[in-house]
Amino acid sequence: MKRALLTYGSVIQLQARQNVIASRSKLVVAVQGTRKQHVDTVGPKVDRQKKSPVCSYNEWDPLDEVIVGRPDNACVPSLTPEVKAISSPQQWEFFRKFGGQFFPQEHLKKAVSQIEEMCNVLRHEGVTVRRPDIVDWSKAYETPDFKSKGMYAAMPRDILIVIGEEIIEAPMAWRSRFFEYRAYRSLMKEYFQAGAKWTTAPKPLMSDELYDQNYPVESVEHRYKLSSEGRYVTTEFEPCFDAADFMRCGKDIFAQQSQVTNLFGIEWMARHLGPDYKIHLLQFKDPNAMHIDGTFNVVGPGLVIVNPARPCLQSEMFKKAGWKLVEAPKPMVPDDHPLWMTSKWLSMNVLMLDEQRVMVCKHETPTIKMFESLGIKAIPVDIRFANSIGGGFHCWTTDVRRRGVLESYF
Ligand code: DAV
Repeated sequence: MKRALLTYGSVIQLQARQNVIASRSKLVVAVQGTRKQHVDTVGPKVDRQKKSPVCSYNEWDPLDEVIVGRPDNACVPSLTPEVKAISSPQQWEFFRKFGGQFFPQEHLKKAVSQIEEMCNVLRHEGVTVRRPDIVDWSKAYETPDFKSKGMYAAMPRDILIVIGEEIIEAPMAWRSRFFEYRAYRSLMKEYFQAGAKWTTAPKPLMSDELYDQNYPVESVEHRYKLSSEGRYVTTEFEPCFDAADFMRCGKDIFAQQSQVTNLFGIEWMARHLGPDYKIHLLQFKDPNAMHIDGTFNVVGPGLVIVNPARPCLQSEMFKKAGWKLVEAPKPMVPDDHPLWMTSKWLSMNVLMLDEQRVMVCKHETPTIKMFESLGIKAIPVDIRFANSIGGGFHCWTTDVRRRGVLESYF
């Protein structure tokens, strides 16, 4: 893997290859030794002429279908190096005490009912809502390289990304999330059988080599310094990424290296997507970088909500392109509200239903006002208890189908 390919602000784009096989081409298989024959399918019968049920190119085209995560059976991850790297030392006591157990039950119950309500609002707005399977995340598992328990299927954004008619399962970087894909397999099979392209990125070993065991986590200043040098807890041992470190804007996709996404993983994505897409590598001043959607949230063509506490080091290139960068207002979450794996900046982690409608936290009045000043109607919903386990509206969802086509906005 050549690091030189990936410099900040650089575009990763591949040359067209001649041997790319069109996704809808017929399969050629050898039959009875010498004879070659065209067959329409080798698996379940699929009507390849039908429109794929999976299709989305950006974060704001009119939303038709969405997967909403489940808080059910969510478990607290153990305090491993990768968990330490995104949390503050004050939070470690919680992980030490509850690691491997369910999140506090009363809290989860409230999260379940808030997410049910969010689903109802989405349906009311005309969106089809799909849910992952219910899984017991407290089951222990062991691979040849490590032992762990699971975490949850609450944040589909972290694991699934739709690019065009393809849905990609991210490899993930946390051991507690290794088997998270299992909750989505019923949906994936259904989408595939209805014509979607379905890909699983290479599964990492997640052996000790993937994690810098000595990653300094105590001092925030030290983390700032390391992240500015491109050093995170995940090493370049093998590709890893969470899907939420990518932000889709048609032919341009913005990505950040983070505590869960390494350059090897971004390179995999760039090479996988091929010459139709450009991946722009962005860098932010953020000591706990994990998922780009609480830092740099593109909410329309040329319109980005940016986090004033995590400046983008490449913001000039957006200004030059005529994009509008709007600073997110200060979040309103009270200090005593638990946020176990995230920051208050979930306030800007919104979901666009189309260019004119945004799902936003009911209590975030300054954020609602900001959207209204941009001519965007706020659909206020309260998921504060659901926020506690690590995500806002964007994290809690993966848009499966939006009505739009592949365009260039940058
Ligand atoms: O604080 O940036 C981002 C979303 C985490 N899944 C933050 C939260």
